[in-house]
Amino acid sequence: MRKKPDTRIKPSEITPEGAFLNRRALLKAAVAAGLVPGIMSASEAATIPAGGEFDPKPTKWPGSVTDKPNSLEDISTYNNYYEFGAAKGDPAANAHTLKTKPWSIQVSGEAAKTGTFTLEDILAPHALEERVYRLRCVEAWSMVIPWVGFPLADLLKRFEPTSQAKFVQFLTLADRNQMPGIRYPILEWPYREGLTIEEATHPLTLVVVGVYGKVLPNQNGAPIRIVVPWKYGFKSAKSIVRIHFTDKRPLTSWNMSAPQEYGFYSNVNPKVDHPRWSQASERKLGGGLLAGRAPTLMFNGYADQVASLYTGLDLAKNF
Ligand SMILES: Nc1nc2c(c(=O)[nH]1)N[C@H]1C(S)=C(S)[C@@H](COP(=O)(O)O)O[C@H]1N2
Ligand SMILES: [Mo]
Repeated sequence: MRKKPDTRIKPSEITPEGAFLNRRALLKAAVAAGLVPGIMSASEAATIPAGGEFDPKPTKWPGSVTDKPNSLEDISTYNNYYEFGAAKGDPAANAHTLKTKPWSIQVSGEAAKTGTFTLEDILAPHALEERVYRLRCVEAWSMVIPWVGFPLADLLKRFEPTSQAKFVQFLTLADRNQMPGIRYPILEWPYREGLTIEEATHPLTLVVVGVYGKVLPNQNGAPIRIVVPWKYGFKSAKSIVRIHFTDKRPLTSWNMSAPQEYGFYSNVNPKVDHPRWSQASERKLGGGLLAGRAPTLMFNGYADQVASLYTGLDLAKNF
């Protein structure tokens, strides 16, 4: 049996318990912290609901893909979350030890407003949407997922990034006591990822807190993760604890472990193969975990929206 999760909390992580239940108190605190414009109405305040279901229901985003979403069962039992083990079923089996409350995010680097913010302060001013996106793993399988979240751009601008903020790095939780996979040096811990500021603030890039109208299962990156739909799945960091604005291209865990296989950009691209397998097609998971193969689309089908971010860039070199 595993050891009990570490229950020690840093003073910076302490949030009054009532804040989870009382949106007005939560908003007052967020306004005091200078994070919320005073005009916010309580109904717009996003919170992680104690009961697990978002209420009111997140509004449906009109730009969602029309493909049939995978079942919650598929989405929450076939995962990559190496902190909980390297096999696809490991995160579902092990992630119950992840302690998602209280949670806070450190904001650092090239921004006017840095410091440690509680998850409640992070979420308070945002209205949640449901967006159905394709997810394409670098391992050449894909799913369709109805995420609950809001644009990352709306969060980042609250920290007032400086003109030197050319990139954003995301660092995720790395706690041996909660995460059995951390003892294996498969990757550089904490798991870290990065985006250019243009990618991070693109309207498709999301902060995600739920799936299928419910709070994120731990194995999907609770309580808060990033989703970048035109990039291979590993760019979408789970359970983030730090956002760092920087003028230099940040280190990313997969690139550190195998730079010839995983580049910084990692845009879904059927024309650039992984050195060990083709990226021209993908295995669509679903119902029994095998719904057939499909050709992989440039930028995972989001080319119209994102191709302009890369004009003039040689995508074979900048893979
Ligand atoms: N912290 C962390 N984030 C992570 C990973 C991980 O191992 N650790 N795996 C990535 C990979 S490879 C993929 S495909 C997606 C999977 O997201 P899902 O399990 O919610 O479908 O999460 C990404 N984010
Ligand atoms: Mo992945």
